[in-house]
Amino acid sequence: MKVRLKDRYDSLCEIASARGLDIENIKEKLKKQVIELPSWAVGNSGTRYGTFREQGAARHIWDKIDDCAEIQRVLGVCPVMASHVCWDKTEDGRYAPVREYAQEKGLRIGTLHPNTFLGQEYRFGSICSPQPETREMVRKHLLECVDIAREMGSKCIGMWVADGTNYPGQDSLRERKHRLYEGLKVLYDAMDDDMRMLLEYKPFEPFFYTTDVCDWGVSMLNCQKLGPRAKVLVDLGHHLHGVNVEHIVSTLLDEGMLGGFHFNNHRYADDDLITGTVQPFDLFMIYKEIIDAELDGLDTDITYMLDQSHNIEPSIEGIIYSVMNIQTSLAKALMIDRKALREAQENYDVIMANKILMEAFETDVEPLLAVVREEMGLEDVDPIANYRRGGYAEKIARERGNTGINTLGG
Ligand code: PSV
Ligand code: MN
Repeated sequence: MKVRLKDRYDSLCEIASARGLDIENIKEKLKKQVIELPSWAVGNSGTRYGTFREQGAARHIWDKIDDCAEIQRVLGVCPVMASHVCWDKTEDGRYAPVREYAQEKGLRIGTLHPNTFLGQEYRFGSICSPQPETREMVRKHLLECVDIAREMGSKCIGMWVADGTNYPGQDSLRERKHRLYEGLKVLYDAMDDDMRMLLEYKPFEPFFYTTDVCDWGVSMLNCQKLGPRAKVLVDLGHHLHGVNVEHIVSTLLDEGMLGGFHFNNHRYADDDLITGTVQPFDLFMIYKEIIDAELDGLDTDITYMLDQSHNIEPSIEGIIYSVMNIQTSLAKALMIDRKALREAQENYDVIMANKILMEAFETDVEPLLAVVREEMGLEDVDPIANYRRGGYAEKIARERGNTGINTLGG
């Protein structure tokens, strides 16, 4: 470790002890957090206006596993790859080999995402569609997804219902609500006892008048009706601008209904930009709520995932950087002097309460993360430098050229 970093780590330890915090405990928490990597983020992707192809982009699920293994090599907290069924199809329709290949590379398969939005059949939606034949087709797909999850060794299904209407009067809204629940129930009932479902919400797109799962309330309502293995998934990009996401997170935590995250940044109103680049404070506050809930003994069995696609930056670096930003937010949230904060709140001391939070947010945690990475046995405390030095980008560019598959976008 460089001397400068070491000095900074020593002063961070002093700050921690002045705040009554146990630095070893903080390090343990940073080592333990697992972030699932989205298989779809290492393929080519874009916006509805087009795709900038990337040299070395993944061509198939096997390349994606290789790329995630490389990301895990430099980060150490990402031993899981989340998968999107329609973009991760195998040549022969067998998925046990995916599980085996991932294992060989030190990974396992995490949340499996059914695809009920890419196809001509979905013109009026999927499980909420007024067309019975579409609903039947989706039901079959969901059952198939449970089989694929079993084969891949995944214990979690991530549902995004991309359904809605574009025009007032187009369909009966209450009937759609019923179809939604019936469709989700087919999936829920088919899952094994040790599997769980995460239900994502999104205020608009691809439909713009109504969206069947438009917010956390609709998601939570359905999950509560389904049963204890269904929980809400919060995708950071799926909120209207100005919405206080940490407030939603705290409500879901308090109700025992928060199941997972799709991390990204919300400028795009979707999932395409690097986590923590625009609103690091929001991310910090989300982690504050999670840590508070954990300290209060609430259920914090949360699946953390990235849901991004990288359009102008190199994908693998964009992913590595996102995970680093997430770790920074968690580290800062762990540095809050909670005792002092509680006292300030009890004294109605608004200024001091806010100041305590800001002091934690402004804490220099880079040396802490460096020590954590060193203790985890990573080759370099700077994951981006480690990746760049390793020559993986050049290797895949040489081997794959720009023949990578398209996922999102045209
Ligand atoms: C939809 O915008 C979404 O956030 C869902 O999670 C999808 O599964 C994913 O993006 C597709 O990239
Ligand atoms: Mn998402």
